[in-house]
Formats: sequence, C-alpha cells, structure tokens
Amino acid sequence: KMAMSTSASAIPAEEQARLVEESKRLAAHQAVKDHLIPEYTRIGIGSGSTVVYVVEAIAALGPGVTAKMAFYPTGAQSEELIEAASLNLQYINKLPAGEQLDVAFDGADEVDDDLNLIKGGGACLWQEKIVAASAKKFVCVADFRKLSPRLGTNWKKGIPIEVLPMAAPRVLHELKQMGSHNPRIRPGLPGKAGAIVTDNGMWIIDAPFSPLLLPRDGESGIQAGNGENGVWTVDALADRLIKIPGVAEIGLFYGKNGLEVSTGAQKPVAAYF
Ligand code: ABF
Repeated sequence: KMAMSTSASAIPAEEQARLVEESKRLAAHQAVKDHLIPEYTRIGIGSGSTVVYVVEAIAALGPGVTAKMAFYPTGAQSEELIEAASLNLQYINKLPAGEQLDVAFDGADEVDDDLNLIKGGGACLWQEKIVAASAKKFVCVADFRKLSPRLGTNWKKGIPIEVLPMAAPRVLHELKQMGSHNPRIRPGLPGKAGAIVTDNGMWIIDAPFSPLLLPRDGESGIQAGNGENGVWTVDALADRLIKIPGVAEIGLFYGKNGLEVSTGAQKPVAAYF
C-alpha cells in the first residue's frame, strides 16, 4: 500500500528501486507472519526476486521453528535459495499420493482485481503451477507494481507459455489467429544464443493479448470475452491456450486446476501490496 499513491515519474530511479525492494521485503515478511504457522510441515517455495525475502523471513524464524519443516522448490533457483538458507529441501514427487503442502509462497508478474495472476516472467511457470496446485493455500507475494485491474494492462510482455520446442512455430501461428499481438519465442539470457530453455527442457513463448476481462465485464453485454476480435476473459483464454497441442503449461494462474487463487468461495489467498 505504501507507494500506490506515489507517481513513478516524480521520483528518481534509485529511490523508486529502493521503494520496490522495500515493498517486496515488507510484503514477504508480512505474508510469512500471517501464513506460516509453526505446526506446518510442508512448505512450497516459488521463484523470483520477491521470494528471496520470503525465504529470508522464514530463515529468521530460526531452526527451532523450521527444523521440522520441509521446503519444496519450483525450480533450480528456488532449490538454491532453500539450500543457501540451510532449510530442509524436499521434492514434490516425494509428496505421498493424496497429500498436500500446507502452504506455498510465490511471486507474480501481474495480479488483477480478482487475484488472477500472470506468472512465468522468470520461466519457471510449469513447476510453479504444480507446487501451487499441490498446496492447501497459495500465497502470492507481490510489490505494488504488480497490481492492475485487468491482466495485460501493466505486464505488456505477454502471457508466458511453456512449449515443446518442436511445436513452437505452429503454436505461434495459432496464437496469432487467436488475436495475440506479436507473440515471440523468448530469447536466451544475455550472452546465450537461441531460445531460453526452461528447467524442463522447454521453450517459452510470450503472447501479448488485449487486457483480459473478468466475468462481470461481460455482464454488461458490451463484450463477450470469448475471443471475438481478440478479446478474452481470463478463463476463456486459459481454457483455449492449454488445449493447443505442444503447450505444456501457461502462465495464467486462476481459480481452476485446484488453485485457490481467484474463486470467491475459497479465497484464503493473499496478494500483498
Ligand atoms: C515467479 O517470479 C514468476 O512466476 C514470476 O514471473 C516472477 C516474479 O518475480 P519477481 O518477484 O522477481 O518480480 O514468481
């Protein structure tokens, strides 16, 4: 909340960067305070720079609290974070069938009015979704820049889509037919030629769409959000994208797939700002 009223252009870049880091840290420490109770034994740890502060806050609880807990990563970066903090590392494939994580903490690239998320700016979305879906409670930790009324308003890079490399050309073609503006294969990190390769050996396509509608936007009857003219609701677009052959996972996290992100009835989710 601290910086929502601050005009980004009015403050120097360095001060802005400091505010962002401070906001991430505050959000993370508050999220851990509110959602990590000492009785928990299985905790999901997501990816990105905000989650670094989540791990910092957890480590600060000390071994008296954390020794009985196991931490489940969403990829290589997350694994390193857990190990560097001397927390117990465990893997999601070792979770006994039918059991769940008590809670999972993760960041996001954009969060809308209904707490739907765009994730995958860090290319870890597939494992992130598996960990989120395995948790009883999913806590999104995000700084003030991430909140926007409709997905795609602030995050202009597009929806990250994890694809099988051999399918990338036809997935790109299909995305264009669905109204995505200039979908692109994400390039490798600086100094690395070719496409970025995920922890799962896949590529990422970033697919920009017009801001994604919420169900209530359609109630006015002005826009249906069923893809006509490239205008989609979050749910309709997610349902369509996941059916494209060659798409492994999509960076839209919403009230399906067992995620407790956006559905009204089960909304223990916290997006902190
Ligand atoms: C992960 O890290 C991703 O899903 C998301 O793309 C990114 C957010 O990173 P940061 O916290 O650095 O903004 O949560």
